[in-house]
This record gives sequence, C-alpha cells and structure tokens, in this order.
Amino acid sequence: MKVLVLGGDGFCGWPTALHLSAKGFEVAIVDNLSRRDIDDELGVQSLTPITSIETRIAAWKAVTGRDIAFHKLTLGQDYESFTALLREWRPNALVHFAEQRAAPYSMKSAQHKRYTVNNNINATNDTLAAVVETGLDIHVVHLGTMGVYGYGTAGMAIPEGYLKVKLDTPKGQVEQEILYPANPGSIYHMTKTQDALLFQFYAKNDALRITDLHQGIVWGCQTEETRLDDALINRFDYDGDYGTVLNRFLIQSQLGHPLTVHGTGGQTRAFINIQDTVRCIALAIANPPKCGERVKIMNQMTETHRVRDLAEMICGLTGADVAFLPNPRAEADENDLHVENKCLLGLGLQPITLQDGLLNDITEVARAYAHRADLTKVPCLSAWNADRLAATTEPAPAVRRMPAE
Ligand code: USQ
Repeated sequence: MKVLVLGGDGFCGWPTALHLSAKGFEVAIVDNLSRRDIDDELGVQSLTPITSIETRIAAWKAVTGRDIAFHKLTLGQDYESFTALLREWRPNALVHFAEQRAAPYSMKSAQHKRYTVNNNINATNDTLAAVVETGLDIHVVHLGTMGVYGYGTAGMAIPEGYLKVKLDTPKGQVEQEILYPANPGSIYHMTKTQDALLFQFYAKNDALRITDLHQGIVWGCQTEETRLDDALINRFDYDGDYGTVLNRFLIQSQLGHPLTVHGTGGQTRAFINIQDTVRCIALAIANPPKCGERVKIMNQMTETHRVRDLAEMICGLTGADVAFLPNPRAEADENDLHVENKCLLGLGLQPITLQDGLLNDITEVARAYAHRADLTKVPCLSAWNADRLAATTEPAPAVRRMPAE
C-alpha cells in the first residue's frame, strides 16, 4: 500500500513517515520545507539538531534498507505538479499535515494571519480538488485539532465530530446530527474549522473517503523509529511561538527557567504523546470510511490536564519554580474539558500516559540538548489582540514555588 505524507518533514509528519515505512507501507513525502524557513524567520532552531531531509532519508535507508521518496513542492500553489505526482505515483492514502500549525505564530501580525489562512486552506482545497480531478480512489487522512471545538466548558463530553440536536419543526421535533459547532480560538485553529467544511463538502459532493483526526497537544519528541539513528532525530520546539506547553515546561525546568504559566494556568487541554500520534495515523489508514460515507472524525487525544497541574507535576519532579504571567492569549481563565475518544481506543490504541513516559523524555531530550537553547526565545511575545498586548507589557509578576497557595 502506498501512502503520500504531505508535510512529511515536520514535527508530526516526519515520525509518521518513518512509522508507516517501518510498518511496510511504501512511503513518499511532499514538503516545501517551510517549517525550516520559519525557524530562520524567527531566529530559533529546533532544540534537537535535525538533519537535512536528504540526510534523514539516506539515514533511514542505511538503517532499515527502506526507501522514502521526497518531492519538494508547495501545496496550495504547485497544483499541476501535485496532480502529476498523484497520477504518476497513484497513492492509496495520503496523510495531510501540510499546514502552518502554531496558534501564536498565526496571531503575530496581519501578515502571519494572511499567510496561515492562504497556506492552510489552499493546501487542503488543492489536495481535495486534485484527488477529484485525478479520479483516483485515495483515502485522505487529515490532522485536525481539538481546537475546532473550542475549549469551553460544554457540560458534556465533547463527541467525536458530530452532535445530535433536536429541531422544533411545524411537524414536531426532528433529530439531526450536525458537525459540532466550530469555536476556534486563533486564526490557526480557524483554518482547521474551515478544513472541516471542505471535507464535509467533498465527501458529500464527490464521495471522497476522508478521515479527520482532531488531535490534542502533542508532548514528547522521539518515537521508536526516530530513536534508531541520530540523523533521524525529531524536532523539538521550545520557543514562544512553536513550543507547546508541556514540552516548553520540560525544557524550562532543565534550563533553570521558571515555568511560564499563562494567567492562573486554569486552561484544561487534551494531550497525546508523539508515539501515540504515529500509531493513530496508522490505525486511521487501516480503517477508512466507505465511499459515500460522511467524514470519519476521531478525537486523537488520550488524556486531559489543567496547565497549572502540569506545572505542579514538573515542579515536583524537578524542583523548578513557576512564573504566573499575564496571558497573551484571549482565552477563558478556567475551563473544564471532557472528551470522548472511544473511536481510536476501539481500533486498538493503547495510550502512553503522562506518568509512563514523562521522565524518559526529560532525560532523553531536554537534558541532552539544553545547551542548544536560546533563553531569549522562551517568552511568548505574540499577543491575541490590543488588550492582551497591553496586559503582557505590564511589569513581570514574582516567581512562585509550587504548589501555589
Ligand atoms: N500555555 C502556557 N504557557 C506556555 C505556553 C502555553 O500557559 O508557555 C497555555 C496556553 O495559554 C494555552 C495552553 O497552554 O492555554 C496550550 O497552549 P499550546 O501552545 O500548548 O497549544 P495550542 O496553541 O492550543 O496549539 C497546539 C499545537 C496545535 C494543535 C493544538 C491542539 O501547536 O498545532 O492543534 O495544540 S489543541 O490545543 O488541543 O487544540
């Protein structure tokens, strides 16, 4: 079976390409290496020393004997080259990671909002239009986000994509299932809610087989495959735009930097380990929807945690201090989050929970590469709006030792 990994040089795409190759799929990567260009723009590099895509692929061949082809093209722009590649290579499935994935980066300026919208939505539409135009039967697996639902306290577990509603009609009450109402919290998350509508349309109009995986915040860095050789190492982002909360706290604890908790740290979010991410993608490929079926939506997360509880856990493990900082994001101070994730568990996912893998990850990556970190890149400087910008330029509050009183 042939799988094309769009965005296969990125944080989730690279380990996914290796995992699928290791499982015996024939794998090719499409990527324009834009994530590496953004590193240069932001003046920060992955904490881990990642090698060029050519070196990565050669190392994989040397270690496993398996080939991975690489095609450099920009989805959403190089449409003709992309359709030609589909016609020539005829993949059975494609996995779509080829989007700008950082919420703070998408909120930096008008230019960053425009880039994120143009890049992400055109990449998705071109992918779907190309599948239709070629007439090939390709299962499209997309990496969506839990952020399409918003993180509001719903009073119920957030279902997997669809919500049953009762409508009052002149003929009485009618039950329907609709897409769970979109409630994005950043321009980046908004592009993923637009993606969901594109998927709904193409599944209905063209009977495309589409799976949309609403993933939580990924933590960890290495997978079974990226550990096989130093040249295969995955990227690890710790900066204020691309670093995600738990990975940031882990490296901050190794740098002697107070943990940067936004506001009261009352935001509850969904999490998943990177090893489980790649396993979920393989499960999704193995269990496609049927032709003519609605979009198959699965919540790709394994546990929920409140940000300040994570900070407390890491303080307990490492003795780090905490700085409760003014929140640069427009988000609720506190929320409860309950999420259904029966689909992937039902397909056989056995979650790696935070307690299982946490210490390994601290020692393996954060400690080993702490010397490469640039402390000036740790603060989150992208504010969601003028009010948040004003709040974040207030004098810094005192650093506190957890647990907070
Ligand atoms: N936060 C802190 N301190 C920090 C960084 C973040 O308190 O130093 C807080 C944020 O204010 C927010 C929460 O931690 O309340 C999560 O922030 P994040 O940067 O870890 O995650 P987010 O911006 O939501 O985005 C990440 C990925 C994105 C993915 C999403 C899944 O970058 O690609 O879609 O997680 S989810 O959050 O479930 O929507």
